[in-house]
Amino acid sequence: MILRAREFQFTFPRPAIVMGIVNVTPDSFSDGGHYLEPERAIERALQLEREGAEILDIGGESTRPKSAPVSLEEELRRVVPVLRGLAGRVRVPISIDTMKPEVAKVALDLGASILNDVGANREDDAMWRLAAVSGSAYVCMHMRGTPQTMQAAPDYVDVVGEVESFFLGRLRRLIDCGVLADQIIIDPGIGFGKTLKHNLRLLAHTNRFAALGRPVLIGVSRKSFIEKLLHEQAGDRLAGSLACACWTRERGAGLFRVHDVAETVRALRMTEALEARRSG
Ligand code: HH2
Repeated sequence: MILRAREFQFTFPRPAIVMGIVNVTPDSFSDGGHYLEPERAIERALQLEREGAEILDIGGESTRPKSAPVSLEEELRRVVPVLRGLAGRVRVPISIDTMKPEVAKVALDLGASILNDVGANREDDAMWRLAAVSGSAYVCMHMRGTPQTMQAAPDYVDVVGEVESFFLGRLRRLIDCGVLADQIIIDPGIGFGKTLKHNLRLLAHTNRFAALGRPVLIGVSRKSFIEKLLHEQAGDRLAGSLACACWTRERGAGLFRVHDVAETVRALRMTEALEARRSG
């Protein structure tokens, strides 16, 4: 299986790819306010690359439950200086975490290679056409509703089946828009319109998503469902995050969006060494 992201290409099976998070926001649930100044965000991105991130994910809008939407102007004001500052300074692909096609377009012009779209449940196809025209990779993430409404009363009859059907439908629509299968990454959207039970079920059935034939991205890093289970505060959720990463790695996930890059890389390499010894 191949993943194409403009001039970058990853061939699977391969060691899991760690995507380092840089939130250029005042209100992200874990690192909000830490990297609002462009210099600090750039330094953070360079540090995550040194720690082993193979993708850097830059975002200018928090999507935590009930977060306030950010205007186009404000989101651009946050991410553009960081994208400019990183251009030519990193060897790894840059991903833009945005729901706005206008932001995605500017980011592509500044060298981004991946569109990380938590709003893939919308009907409008502008974002998909951008992926088609640019040849960028496209992260198709499942969300119920919007960040403002998603945690109101999440309800599914069969959460794994419903997320799987969402991916099948979106894969068809993406291909209809001219996106190649090789450009697509799927992500069950942990915490996006899901209860603790839903999140655990989705993670437990990672193999079902991996069976769809596209790389699976998992974003559990420091999320609140870990606290619900383990009663830890944000920033203290590393052990729970690593357990989820290793367990889902074992069941076919190929990319991990994380805050704690160095620790996650080490935990994944250990998991992969064990997996490799299973058969010889
Ligand atoms: N989670 C968050 C943001 N973007 N993208 C993908 N593909 N998958 C995810 O699970 C995902 C995501 C939320 O986490 P974070 O960026 O740390 O927080 P916030 O939205 O508050 O900025």
